Amino acid sequence: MWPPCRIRCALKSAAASLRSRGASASPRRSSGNAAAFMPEAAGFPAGVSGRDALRDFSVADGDGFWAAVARHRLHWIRPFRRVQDCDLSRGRISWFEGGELNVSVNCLDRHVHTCPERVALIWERDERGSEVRYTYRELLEMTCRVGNLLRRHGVKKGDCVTIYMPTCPLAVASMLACARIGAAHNVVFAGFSAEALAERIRDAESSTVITVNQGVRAGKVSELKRTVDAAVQSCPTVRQVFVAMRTDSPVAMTAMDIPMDEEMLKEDAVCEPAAMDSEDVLFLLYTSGSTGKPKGLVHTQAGYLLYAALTHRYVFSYHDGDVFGCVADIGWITGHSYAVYGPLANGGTTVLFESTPVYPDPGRYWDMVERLKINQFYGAPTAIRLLIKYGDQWVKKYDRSSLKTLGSVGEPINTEAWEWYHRVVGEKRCPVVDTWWQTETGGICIAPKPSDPDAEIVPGMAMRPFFGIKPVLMDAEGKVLTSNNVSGALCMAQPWPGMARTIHNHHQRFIETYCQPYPGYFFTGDGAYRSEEGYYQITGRLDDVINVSGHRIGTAEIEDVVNKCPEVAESAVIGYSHNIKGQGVYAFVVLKKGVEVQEADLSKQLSNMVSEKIAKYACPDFIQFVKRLPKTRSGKIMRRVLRKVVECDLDGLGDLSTLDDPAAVQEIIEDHEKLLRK
Ligand code: 6R9
Repeated sequence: MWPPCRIRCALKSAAASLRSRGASASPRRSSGNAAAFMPEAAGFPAGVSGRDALRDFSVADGDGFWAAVARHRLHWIRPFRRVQDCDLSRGRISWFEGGELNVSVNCLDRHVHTCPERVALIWERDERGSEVRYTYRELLEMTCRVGNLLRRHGVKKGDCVTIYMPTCPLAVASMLACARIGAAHNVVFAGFSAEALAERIRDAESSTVITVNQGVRAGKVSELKRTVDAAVQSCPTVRQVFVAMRTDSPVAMTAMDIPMDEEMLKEDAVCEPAAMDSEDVLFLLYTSGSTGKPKGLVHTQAGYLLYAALTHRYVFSYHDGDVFGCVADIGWITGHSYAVYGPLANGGTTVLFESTPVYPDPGRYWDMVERLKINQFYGAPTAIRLLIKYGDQWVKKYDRSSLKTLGSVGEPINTEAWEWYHRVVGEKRCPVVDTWWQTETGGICIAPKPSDPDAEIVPGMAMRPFFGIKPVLMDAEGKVLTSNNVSGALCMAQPWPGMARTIHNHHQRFIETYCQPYPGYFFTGDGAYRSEEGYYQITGRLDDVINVSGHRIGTAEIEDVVNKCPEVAESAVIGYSHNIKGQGVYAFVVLKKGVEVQEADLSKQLSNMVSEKIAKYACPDFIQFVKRLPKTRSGKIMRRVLRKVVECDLDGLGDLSTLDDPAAVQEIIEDHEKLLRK
């Protein structure tokens, strides 16, 4: 893995390409203690003091707020002319028009300029105790070499490079190298199968793929290069595959393959950054929706980076010199925004975690916290729930006095997990921030912080909207619920810079999914409750997306795979409550007439199919073979009924008057009980 040996060449003047800042901030006006908390608030009107006043101002005068923050936080090659030009009802979202910048310069060069030897990345490799540190100077150099390599191999501004790699510094350098030369990246989680990878490469129309020979996770080797070989068979657009070495095992190379580590050595360590428009594409990231086809959400340059940086700074109270430990994989949005872009834009030190919470033992996270002196730890409820089962001794064994803030993301955090995180991990010293957001939102939208130091934090609640975020709840008729102590569909009433701009090649789907359900608002797909005090609590998805260990998967995606099995007539997949994973996958399967099979064998076969075509995490936990599915007279599967059966809530089956054949439900209930007894 790069660099094979540390090349300590003096950095040429990449940093010198830094030009003066964009437009200057408006004249200083008094703003009480707000400016001490947030330097850009110095330009806000008098009276905007304290977090609540700042939040109110950021919503009331969004343009004034974001203009000041954008000028202060980002390095512009050319200042923007207009803060925003958005029309949510038409799905038009545009921020900082006329501005030009380079994201990699913002994440690297400007810090190399001021503190070249500061550690940018700490790579917590799968092998415990073998962490590797990269300074800003080293990361810039690595990025420049990859940038030059990609350029020499014909990657141009506007191209999209697919990155299929484990969480490692070269993956980060590859993302930043794309940003440097103006290409978009499409990181695909390395747990996805060849077919899922191929679908994403094809949809993104990538001609270049970057991968490693093998991945290593929890001591197990995965053949990532072989998966790429299989994927590119069905990707006519792919011209070249860069292969870096994560392990020492050589892999068979094809005519398309380029040995990455070797070729990088030949490249110059300085790479001219491209001047990008604010609204040029920075990356695509695929996520599941209610249909079988994953959506390639598009994020652009300035707005995304600004939002990732600002939320990282203020939700976690990140200060210069802190070590930020986000344990998410770079294949998900959390890895993008809080392992890479947010911390690097802020000149922070960020941990890249390659392993799992229980490898080699359940003390892994806390051992890492002690060894790396992590100040902010950001993880998922599913891991917390898993660790609770192993007992407090695994936590207490290690010194966690460096910790200042604990974060949670990906799914609702149950009170038990929240309390344990707060009491055992954080010794009641550290605020726990339950952060609600999505691939679509780019960064955290609702979280207990920032808030005044003595403001309350309610367990298991995301609570407060971030600066510039205006959540609303909608009732079933599409009317805004104005009172408190209500539940409804969570929408955003105003655009914000971090939001996704479109779905790659499917703007119409973007509009239909997010903008049309509640015209004039951005619909998140989640339901939420607003408490008497006005705090938000997320109740879960309102669509057919389930959340397995914090990873989204559409029930339709799994059904599509199951239905491909020649023995299967039809299927219905639902999520059910699972005590570790949050939600588990339950599949009801109807076989074709006359098919004679051993159910256990077919179950295994179906699980293998899901694993091969999507990923292991999407495999059904239960498969129940049924004679027929409960349907309405118009032929729609009544998933609501199936959900109740699986939850054993037979009193809650609800209105069955539209059911075509009530006997179908009775059979399913009986078979479900048998399955549970097995
Ligand atoms: C960041 C991320 C988004 C979906 C989202 C919601 C669920 C995320 C949550 C949460 C309750 C939280 N979700 N954070 N639910 N409380 N703090 O996870 O992005 O993979 O796109 O998933 O995850 O349902 O809509 P993504």
